[in-house]
Amino acid sequence: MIKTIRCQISLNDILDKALNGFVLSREEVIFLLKLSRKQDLKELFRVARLIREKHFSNKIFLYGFIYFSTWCRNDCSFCFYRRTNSLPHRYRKSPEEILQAAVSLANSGVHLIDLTMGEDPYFRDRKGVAELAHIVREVKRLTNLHVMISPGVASEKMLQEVMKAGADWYACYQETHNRNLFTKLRLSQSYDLRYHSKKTALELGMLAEEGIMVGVGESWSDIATSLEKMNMLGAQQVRVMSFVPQDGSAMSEWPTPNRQVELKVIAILRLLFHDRLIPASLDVDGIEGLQARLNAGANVITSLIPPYMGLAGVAQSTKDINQGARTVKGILPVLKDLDLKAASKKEYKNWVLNKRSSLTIHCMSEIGG
Ligand code: SAM
Ligand code: MD0
Ligand code: SF4
Repeated sequence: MIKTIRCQISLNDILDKALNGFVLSREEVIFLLKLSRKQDLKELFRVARLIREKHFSNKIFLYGFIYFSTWCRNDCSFCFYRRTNSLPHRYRKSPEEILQAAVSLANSGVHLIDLTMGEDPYFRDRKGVAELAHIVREVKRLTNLHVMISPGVASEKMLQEVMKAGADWYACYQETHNRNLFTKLRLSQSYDLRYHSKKTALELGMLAEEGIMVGVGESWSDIATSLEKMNMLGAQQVRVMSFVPQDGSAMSEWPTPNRQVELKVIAILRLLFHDRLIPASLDVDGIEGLQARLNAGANVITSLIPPYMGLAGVAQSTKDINQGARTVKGILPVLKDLDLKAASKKEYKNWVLNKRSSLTIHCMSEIGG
């Protein structure tokens, strides 16, 4: 009689494999996603932190966030700023206001300025793109920091212009890599256009950030697919955010998910992508949510916003902003409690330069070969 030996997946084996740099199978990723026992989660997060420590020591990067235009031509079903919502305060900050916010963030000690907008038509024509490039150039000149732009889907021309002006990063989150679900979330938008704009940015020599949302109707298998697609894309920063229901949006009655899923995905991202940047966003649960996200293996704190400048968050449009908790000063005690430290400007600069130069070498060898 032939005995079939069913290979039991064990948590310890998977964690050992990840720690030693082996690629995890889809089955193993789904096994990790389904974990729910307290002891198992503790072990998953411990290993994620070990891997983070191996690559980043106890240093954390800090990103300042400037949502400079809340106007948007799109109607994403999950978003507060969707075109058809009459509730948000719509603003478009002037270049002077943006520079003032950037300088204030720089003085507070952030490592990067993330310039984010709704898909505001004003910044999408030739004149608008030139203005955006001017803003990027001035932010760089005045702060001497790295710049990320998050303008939604970007044309090659826009990417070229902002890169020429000095932008290092392009962020654009697919939210899901299930095309069916994508069409329910990002109504009337092209999955391919969104995905390809990240590829274009990488081909041009920019760094890219990819991301997903959880709690929007995805399955474990969808999340596993997203992780595979992130790997294929080769983005240098990868994120997950829990869905936060928004008044006036199509998904206002949806529940917000238990944060365990987001934390598991952060840890699995770390297991799969040892040396990539993984955000702990203050835009989901504010300062109270920071410790758990860092404990799950994140190494960048994002969505630091200067108070009293009339600047909004995205998933949490006002939470903790004017209380000053989404600031470097606000997060330092959390870092201290966890034996973590803000990285120096030089450490972040070196990381970016290193990644960008390997990108250039990679592009050149592709052109050559
Ligand atoms: N408008 C641009 C775009 O959509 O790419 C730039 C803004 S983008 C950085 C806003 C991101 O915040 C979305 O891609 C999504 O991942 C996240 N987000 C927006 N609304 C959210 C919500 N209700 N809950 C959780 N995350 C949300
Ligand atoms: C954040 N609110 O980091 C910001 C935003 C855009 N690049 C980032 C979603 O959470
Ligand atoms: Fe607009 Fe971005 Fe909100 Fe979608 S997620 S409605 S593109 S601001």
